[in-house]
Amino acid sequence: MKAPVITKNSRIKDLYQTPMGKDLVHKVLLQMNQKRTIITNPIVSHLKIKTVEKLLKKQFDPNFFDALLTLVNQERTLPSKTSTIQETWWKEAVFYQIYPRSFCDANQDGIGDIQGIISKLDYLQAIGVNAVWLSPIYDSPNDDNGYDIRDYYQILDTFGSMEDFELLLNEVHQREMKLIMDLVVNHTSDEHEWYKQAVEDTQSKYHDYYIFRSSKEIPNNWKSFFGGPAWRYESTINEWAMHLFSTKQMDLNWENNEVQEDIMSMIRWWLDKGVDGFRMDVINYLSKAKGLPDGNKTISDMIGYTGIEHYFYGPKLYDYLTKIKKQAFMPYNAFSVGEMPGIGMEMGKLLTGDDRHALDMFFSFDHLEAPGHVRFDDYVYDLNDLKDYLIDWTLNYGNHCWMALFYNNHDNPRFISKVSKQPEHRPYLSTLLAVIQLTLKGTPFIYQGDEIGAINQAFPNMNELRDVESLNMYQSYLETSNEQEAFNKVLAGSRDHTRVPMKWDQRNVGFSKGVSWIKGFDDTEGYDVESQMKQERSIWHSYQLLIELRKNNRALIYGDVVFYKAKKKDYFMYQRIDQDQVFWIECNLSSQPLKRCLDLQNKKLVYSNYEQTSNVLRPYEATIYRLR
Ligand code: ISL
Ligand code: CA
Repeated sequence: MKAPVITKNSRIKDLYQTPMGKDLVHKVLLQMNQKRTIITNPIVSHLKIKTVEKLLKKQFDPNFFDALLTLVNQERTLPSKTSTIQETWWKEAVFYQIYPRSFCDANQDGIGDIQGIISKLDYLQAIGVNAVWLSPIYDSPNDDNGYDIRDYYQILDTFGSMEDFELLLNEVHQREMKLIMDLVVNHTSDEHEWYKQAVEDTQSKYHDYYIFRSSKEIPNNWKSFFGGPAWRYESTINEWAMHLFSTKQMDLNWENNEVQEDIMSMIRWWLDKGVDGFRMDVINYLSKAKGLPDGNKTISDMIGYTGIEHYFYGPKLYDYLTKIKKQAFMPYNAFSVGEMPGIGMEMGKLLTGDDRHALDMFFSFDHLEAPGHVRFDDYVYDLNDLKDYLIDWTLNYGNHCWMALFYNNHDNPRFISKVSKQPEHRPYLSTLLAVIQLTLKGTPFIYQGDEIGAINQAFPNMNELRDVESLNMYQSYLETSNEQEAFNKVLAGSRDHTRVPMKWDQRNVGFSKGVSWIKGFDDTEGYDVESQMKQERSIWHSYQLLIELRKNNRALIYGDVVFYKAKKKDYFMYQRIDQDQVFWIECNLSSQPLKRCLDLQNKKLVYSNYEQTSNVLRPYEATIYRLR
């Protein structure tokens, strides 16, 4: 089924019926912190696009609506409606993301490594996770901590050798766990052999592996995510080269068949080794619009990134993804989860639906910030926004798609720190989030440190930060603010909060006895693995128990989800139900006591994050009851 072509004579409601239109409208409303009803009310939804264009002439860039229509009409396929859930291992798995630099350092040089990871596999097994995602461990000059790959076929020497990796994979499989690698193929390092040849000789076939332009002026107004323009000038050949990320992360030209072939063989090479799948870095950015047109000013003001409409869902993206799936993943039955910033639910259905043969799952990020906020804002996150997001996705994503459930990764500050910085809330908040993550429908991705309630770090100054994004942001904030203000701004959103060493013990020697490459600044007693494993009702033990519960009860994986009293503020209650089992999850999303609505009669308490049960829900209380 296809949606009709949208023209300026179409009405807002027609636009809203297309997958891209709906996602974009939702995105903009989210950004503006507006309710969806302002668009679905009959008056607005009947307006013709050209009328809206006239009304907004003053505020909007003249080409805004043309840009919008191009984007919307590019994908008119309508997502299929719900079917039955196809059961498979990755829907049942509990993933754990490892940031190798900061997980465990076996040779004591201050940097985490593969032997370190191997030494912690029993630990992972003890929590109960059964799939591991490794952030990049390939050879890299580490401008962006491994997301700038120099050689796809080598292991970074600081992390170990290929033998170490093979041992790791073997040890993972011995424990009946799965291992997925990070696949970074939107760009390579500028130190990759391909890029070196590309700038050395413009006649070389590798020149066309990247996106070069030989104009006098900068080719377009696109911005890099890490600050400055998305182009760097190569003076030896008088050409511009595109980089959407750092100046050392050069975008590959996916239009070139040989690039595709080379990447495909690389993927197969890793699958031949036995890896179980991939987390695909910014995989929705692969296809760039023909002619690389300038980014629209209004979109740039709204979204914050200039040019993004020309590559976040490029014209060939779906082709590339299905090709990778067919030629590389399918023969190995490999699993894929795409990281796709900017992709909303409807487009997500088109990219991950069972019937679409592109990706298995994807990471959506809309729940990580409250409506109206961006990562670098310092604000308090209201968990009612998380609840709204989860309800919306759970009810509307469909059985042919499957959600990834996560709060943290290596690209964001710690989620619980956004909600409350009060020390007394920490254990309850952590376990409340764990309950939600492990009892809703979707695959949980735990990020290292979640299981001990890790929080943001009190970095004292810029010298302690390492991330290229933080360092660049600091420089650009300095243009308009003083040092303290710039530092505070960086600190609110810095990715380094989640990149500090894993806190294995109170004395911080469990990660490394050497000087660690980045220092952690949270020494609150009791928030390390050693103490929590000893302590009976710790966050760690809650994770363990909840994972076990999920594993042993199919209703918590494949069962239906029924929400109750969804409109009741601060209150989150739902049922997981199948033919055999019924679970009730009842939570308080606030720091104030709240009345219970669940009738506890005939129900057996399975889990509570408070010691004694009570008739009121205490701050951030989360309980699971079972009927039958
Ligand atoms: O941090 C961001 C920029 O503001 C995010 O948009 C992030 O860069 C984006 O989610 C893409 O992330 C992935 O690709 C990047 C890498 O730096 C991140 O670590 C990775 O997860 C480039 O490879
Ligand atoms: Ca090391």
